[in-house]
Amino acid sequence: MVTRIFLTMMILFPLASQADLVIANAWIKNLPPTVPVRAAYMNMSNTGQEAVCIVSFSSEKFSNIALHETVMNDGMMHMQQVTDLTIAPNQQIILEPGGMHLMMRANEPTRPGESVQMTIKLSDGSHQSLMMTVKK
Ligand SMILES: [Cu+2]
Repeated sequence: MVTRIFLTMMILFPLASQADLVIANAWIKNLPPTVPVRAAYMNMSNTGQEAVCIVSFSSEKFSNIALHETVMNDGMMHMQQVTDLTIAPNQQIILEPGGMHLMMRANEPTRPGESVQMTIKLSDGSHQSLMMTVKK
């Protein structure tokens, strides 16, 4: 009986595709409660043999989560949304201050030291959960 339940779980929640996307060093830059948005940074690696495509990011604490890149236009820094988030096999994408980042609307204030859960939805229908630390 236990074996049957386990096998059913394996079919409903395939593990292979989730393991291919490895997230490290995920953190959120804290800002005062008066600021409505936060930026999040992390390293995303595809350790698998096939491309991984991220469909969306979600979190109870944040809404309107979008991936932004920072570009220079006529000597001015601009942010623009990245809509295609496909990570090739063996490719690493680094989100860091001054570069790519997640832009998120804060549903409630953040505080340094706090851990926030985020869910990543992939194009194969699987979900991956990660924890982000709020830093000063
Ligand atoms: Cu931004």
